[in-house]
Amino acid sequence: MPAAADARARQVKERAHGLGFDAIAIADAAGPWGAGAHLLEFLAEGRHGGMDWMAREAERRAHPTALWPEAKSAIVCGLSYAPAADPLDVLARRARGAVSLYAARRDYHDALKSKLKDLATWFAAESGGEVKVFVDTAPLMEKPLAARAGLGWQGKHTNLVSRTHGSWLFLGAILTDVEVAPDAPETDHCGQCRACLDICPTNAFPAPYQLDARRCIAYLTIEHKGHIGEEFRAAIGNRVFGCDDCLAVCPWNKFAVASRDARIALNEDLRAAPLTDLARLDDAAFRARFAGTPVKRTGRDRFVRNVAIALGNSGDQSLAPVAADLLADPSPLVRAMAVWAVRRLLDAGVFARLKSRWAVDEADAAVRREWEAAGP
Ligand code: B12
Repeated sequence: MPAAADARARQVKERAHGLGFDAIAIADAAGPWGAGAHLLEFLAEGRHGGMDWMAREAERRAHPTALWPEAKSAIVCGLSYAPAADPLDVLARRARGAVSLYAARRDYHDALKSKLKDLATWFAAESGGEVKVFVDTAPLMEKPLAARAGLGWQGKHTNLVSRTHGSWLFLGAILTDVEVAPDAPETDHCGQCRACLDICPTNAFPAPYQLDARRCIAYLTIEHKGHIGEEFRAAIGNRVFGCDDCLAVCPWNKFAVASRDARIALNEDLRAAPLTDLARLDDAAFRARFAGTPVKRTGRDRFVRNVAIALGNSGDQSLAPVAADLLADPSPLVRAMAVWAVRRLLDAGVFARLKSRWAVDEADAAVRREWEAAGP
């Protein structure tokens, strides 16, 4: 490796730490890897569910050089979002909607991207090379790239695990056409542990190191646009946006400390708001509440669909009127889950009265099926 590439690696790491990144490492972006073939297997099995964009861009996604043929090195950075308390405590507060840790804060893309842009601008000026910045949304496989850089390894839950930051790193990358001395990839330290596989409420791991997104609560509550299958509803509990279970039980988290970047500080109000408040959000109130956070991604209807499921799982009869109000919701997605929720919360007699009032006028076939399936 030329001395200039070594010097660049040293300098870019110093600069990245100065900018407040919690982790940084360099990968060779051009060499062959197995991740692309695994992506194709994942897609061939249909494990991406309704995330059609993954299949549409499969070829470009399969390798960094398919996205940018000139790419030589990847500068991969991480920001920690390690929680101060047990992130699973929120699951016991069943009258509240649990928003997953990554989302109960200002959108990490903004903070990560602005730091990466600073780093990339500096690097381009220093090296005279071209740079491209990526956080999450581009067709670049960030986890295998981070693993190749040695930031950590892909754990059995498929996310990157770091010896110093556990499972709590947000990832971003800069590709460059300049050679930067790569770090050695990290080896797998999962050992015999299967905590992440065993805790998954919906059995979303067909095998260690593989995820079937169609069963993952993060996919179901965030990406899935339609009705949520009956088999998953009870398991969703009070999770209204994303899921942290597989990450939260990772033993490597004990070393993790949250980033000092105030822009991504956890917002407790977003993390576990009362279901009664969340169920009453109309479109404008939803947008106002979740502006600038990842939660806005679902839009109001999908989010309140999830809230209706959480109401049904609350075990709290006093919430039945809140669920019953959603029977008149303009969105069939919400009405369908409201039927399921009231059936779970009310005894058969009261449910039958609600059904006779609402089911007859129901125009949507899927909602009518929910009424039928819920009983007399
Ligand atoms: C699509 C996506 C999702 C999907 C699918 C997740 C998945 N595991 O693929 C859904 C919506 C479910 C999701 C959920 C979450 N996500 Co997400 N997601 C992505 C995204 C955009 C692409 C991931 C991807 O390429 N998947 C395709 C599969 C094939 O890739 P892979 O998981 O790396 O698969 C590897 C292995 O599992 C194995 N493999 C996979 N399938 C198969 C099949 C066979 C047969 C074999 C042999 C091997 C094999 O080989 C692959 C290559 O090494 C990335 C951002 C990015 N651009 O990379 C963020 C990203 C992975 N997500 C992230 C986060 C934080 C989450 C959540 C924690 C959010 C939450 N709290 O709800 C959950 C975690 C769920 C989980 N256990 O994965 C972070 C992860 C950070 C980290 N430390 O790893 C990323 C990197 C975003 C970021 N920039 O920080 N996500």
